[in-house]
Amino acid sequence: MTVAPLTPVLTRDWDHERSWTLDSYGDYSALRDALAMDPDAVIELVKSSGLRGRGGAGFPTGMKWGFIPQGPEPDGTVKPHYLVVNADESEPGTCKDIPLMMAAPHTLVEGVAITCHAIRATRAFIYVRGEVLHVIRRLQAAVAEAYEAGFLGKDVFGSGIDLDVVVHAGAGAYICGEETALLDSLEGRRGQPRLRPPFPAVAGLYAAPTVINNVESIASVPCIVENGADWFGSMGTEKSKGMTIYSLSGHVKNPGQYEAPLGITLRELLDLSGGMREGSELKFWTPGGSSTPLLTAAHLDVPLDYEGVAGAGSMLGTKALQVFDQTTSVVRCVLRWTEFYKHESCGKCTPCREGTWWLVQTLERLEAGKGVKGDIELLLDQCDNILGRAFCALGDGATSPITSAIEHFRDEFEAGMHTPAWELFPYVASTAW
Ligand code: L3W
Repeated sequence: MTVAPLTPVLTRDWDHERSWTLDSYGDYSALRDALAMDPDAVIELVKSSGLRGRGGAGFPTGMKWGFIPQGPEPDGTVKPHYLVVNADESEPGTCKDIPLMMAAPHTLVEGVAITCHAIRATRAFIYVRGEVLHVIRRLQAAVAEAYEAGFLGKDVFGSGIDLDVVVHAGAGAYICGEETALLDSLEGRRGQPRLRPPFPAVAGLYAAPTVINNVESIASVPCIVENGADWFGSMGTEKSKGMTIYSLSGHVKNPGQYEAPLGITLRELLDLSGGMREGSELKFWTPGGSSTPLLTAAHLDVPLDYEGVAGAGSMLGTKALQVFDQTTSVVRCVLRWTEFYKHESCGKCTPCREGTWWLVQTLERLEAGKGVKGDIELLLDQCDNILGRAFCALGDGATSPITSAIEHFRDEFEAGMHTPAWELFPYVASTAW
């Protein structure tokens, strides 16, 4: 079978010795080239490359940068601009940004510096999930090396431009990956989402115009400056351009990060990575973490790009492909994710705070084989009362695995009226849990 090739760009040097050091990385030549360009020209370059946000929503990156208002406010004041990198990777199954920051932190730091120039910001914050102390230390070391080499700080490359980068550790809350909750947390408050609009591009950090982008999005910028928009656009599909990192996990032979053009299929990725484990048959999978509706073996040939996955009724999300085989109880799996959402709900809005609690109660009954008539309808009704009614995407995300699991595996939920999941799936009960 012919399969699309892997395209290592961001991951190219990950197995080089001490790949995280400046000696191994290089001389920030993309930053030097970008600083010689007009900031608007850098924004145009990224716009024409077609780069879209790699954190889940797929929003066009160059367009987001273009939202930053230029010039003074109507009252004559000039506000600073900020860049904030969302490095709070916490979505279940999502594990691409942490390896990127560990193996190639300078790709991110150089991307940060180029983006600051483009949006006319002189200060950037990298907001890192609090639990990953090793990543925080590695980033701090990379930033220190970049200052030492003159790639950050005053008058970078003699351009007259000053750039400061702060690595900020969060405290380990999933909600702080939501961009406005992240801003509240960065400002020193409890992280809870803000009402949008205004979007951060207009009123973000300290109420100033702010660009917030995912780690992988910003790390993709240096290679676009280096190789051009056409090179980037030559990979991927018409509307989903470039290469990206897919994180393969679960019942596969070789879990890990696979960088490939957008539009590759799960079938191709499995072929490239060694396939399912011995004896495993694909039962269901997530295209982009637990907040994206489940897909099944019938979707193996869906192009893994924003449009293709949407066409199959799901979302590309973070491209975290969690693969489950026939030994997995879908009811138990969905219950585990829902417990996560219940625990991580910030409590600001009632549909999410109360709704996720009720979802867990209902799913626990079904997992234990103690479901009662009407429980499936009850679950769907609970989801309906959260979807579109919660303050941020956390609530909507909590409903996706449940509604899609009922759509594809209703019989397993019906079995939950009389048989515990651990009897239907004894292998999992005796090993994984
Ligand atoms: C200015 C406008 N800016 C939109 C900006 C907005 C944001 C970006 C995308 O959620 C999804 C979520 C998770 N003027 C604008 C504008 N923007 N209109 O564009 O906005 P949006 O609302 O489409 O998405 P979002 O709120 O950023 C992200 C899903 O990603 N997800 C992610 C999970 C978790 C992680 C992680 O752990 N790292 O990524 C997985 O599927 O469910 O749907 O910047 O400001 N008119």
